[in-house]
Amino acid sequence: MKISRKKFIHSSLIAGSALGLNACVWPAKPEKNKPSGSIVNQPIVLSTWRFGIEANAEAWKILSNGGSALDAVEAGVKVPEADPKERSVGYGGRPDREGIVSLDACIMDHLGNIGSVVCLENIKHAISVARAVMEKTPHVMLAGKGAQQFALEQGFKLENLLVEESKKEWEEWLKKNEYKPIANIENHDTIGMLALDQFGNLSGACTTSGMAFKMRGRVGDSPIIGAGLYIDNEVGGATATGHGEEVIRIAGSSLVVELMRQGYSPENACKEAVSRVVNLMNRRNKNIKDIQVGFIALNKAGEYGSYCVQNGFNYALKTSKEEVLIDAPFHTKIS
Ligand code: SD4
Repeated sequence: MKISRKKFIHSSLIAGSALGLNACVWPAKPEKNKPSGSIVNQPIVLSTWRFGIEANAEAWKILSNGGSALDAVEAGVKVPEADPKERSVGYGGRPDREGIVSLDACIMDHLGNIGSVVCLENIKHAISVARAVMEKTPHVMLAGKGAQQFALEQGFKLENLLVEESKKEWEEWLKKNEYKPIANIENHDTIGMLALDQFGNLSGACTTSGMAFKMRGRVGDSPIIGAGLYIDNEVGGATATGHGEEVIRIAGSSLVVELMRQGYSPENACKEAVSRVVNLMNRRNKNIKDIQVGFIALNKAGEYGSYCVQNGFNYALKTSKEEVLIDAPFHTKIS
């Protein structure tokens, strides 16, 4: 049986991940003018962190039934949004320093349609509100009270998003009142999801409650098109997780897509974006040990990759053959 290069690479990556190796082994040097590869009529979905496994499974129900990448990413990220045990997305998310859960989300489709909400309160499915902004308004971003008012007009229901556990953590945090985000999954992990459907179309979604105990009104990268998420259907898509301030500083996801346009493999594009994060940290005399930023990327040919600042970030991948969690390669090992 003839195995296509792409299938071979994917199988190797997955085998590598099963062996505990960093899964992505794209060439170290950027491949400028690399052929874009064949359009694979095989759906694929990838998303950030461990909870991406369940989210991908939901997205897969749509992708495997011939549905669109847009429907898939929305349905997928709604899974952690609805789960009170996931403490950094949607219902159950950790609050800001005033004790209020506020959500950021955005969505982008293959035509360049975009929608986003920032500082949305008391509405669980921020991603669906972002999609409604995209489809039902002349705008691309709604914030705070206006976003909530729009959501209510669209039939979304007000809910208390602060679960008892998050409330207790916040009360504990208030005792010291010290703002120090922890680098990996302890107090923030956004879900960013990228999907390619059977029509060869890409879409992405990104949703979060942001940094735990953030200042009221703080907005991270996740709802900002070009920072937390970017899709160009001619090239590929990228999404980010981690310290939003650092992702915004380099217009991260847009940068990853532009690098792929220049011929970088998905992993090398993520790697270059990470090195820009690190460079800017160095220039400002900041310690990269204090931050985490991770990117995942998917190109039009169905090739994927990831890179992060420090060890600890992983992402979930689902295809017709595989369902795996992959450790992202990293810039610096921090124990
Ligand atoms: C933010 N990027 O609000 C989000 C948080 C996150 O892993 O992704 N944490 O800055």
